[in-house]
Amino acid sequence: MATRGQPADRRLPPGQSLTSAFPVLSAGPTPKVDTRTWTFTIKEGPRQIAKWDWTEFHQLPQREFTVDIHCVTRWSKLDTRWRGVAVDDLLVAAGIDSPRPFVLVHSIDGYSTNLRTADLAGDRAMVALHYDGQPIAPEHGGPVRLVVPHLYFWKSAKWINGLQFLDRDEAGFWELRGYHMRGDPWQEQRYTDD
Ligand SMILES: Nc1nc2c(c(=O)[nH]1)N[C@H]1C(S)=C(S)[C@@H](COP(=O)(O)O)O[C@H]1N2
Ligand SMILES: [Mo]
Repeated sequence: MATRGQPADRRLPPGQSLTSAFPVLSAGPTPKVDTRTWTFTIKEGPRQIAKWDWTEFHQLPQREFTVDIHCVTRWSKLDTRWRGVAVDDLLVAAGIDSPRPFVLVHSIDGYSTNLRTADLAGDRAMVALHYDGQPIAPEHGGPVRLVVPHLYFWKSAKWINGLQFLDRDEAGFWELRGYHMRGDPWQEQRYTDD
């Protein structure tokens, strides 16, 4: 596992190149998100377990992490700084102590992506509100996006409004279109059969 302080080339997964820019990759236009009506919902299957509005969501504990991100289009960016609510803390707040093993993340633009619950645990994923000390820019998923830095960046859904915990792994937007169900950049899990 690559960490901060290591030489940049050792932090670069196979087939990736470094960028200092922050490219925008969206399947469609940037949606307008109104924080006055925004809510964030946690479901187990079809059942709603918890729901927060914008004010309530900001009362949850926040953490910060500085992480490397890797896009399947072959760019990587080192030391990106995010602040938000760790998925671990969301589960505690929702009173879920043994979550179902898979998650489908839902976004306001209709995008979705699937993850293993284990990939969101252990302080490795957050529902981010800030990037580099500022509210996240709309094109980068503001006001609220998922950040799961150890998987390809398509798993870091922008404009999210809910997590749905499931018993089975259900493909999301890109996973239905030929991308890998897990997407580990260190194993080059780009396409379905990688
Ligand atoms: N809701 C939503 N989230 C999304 C996308 C999208 O189209 N819609 N694109 C994904 C892809 S393919 C990538 S690489 C990253 C890009 O994030 P960025 O635009 O902040 O670089 O967002 C991911 N999250
Ligand atoms: Mo991507």
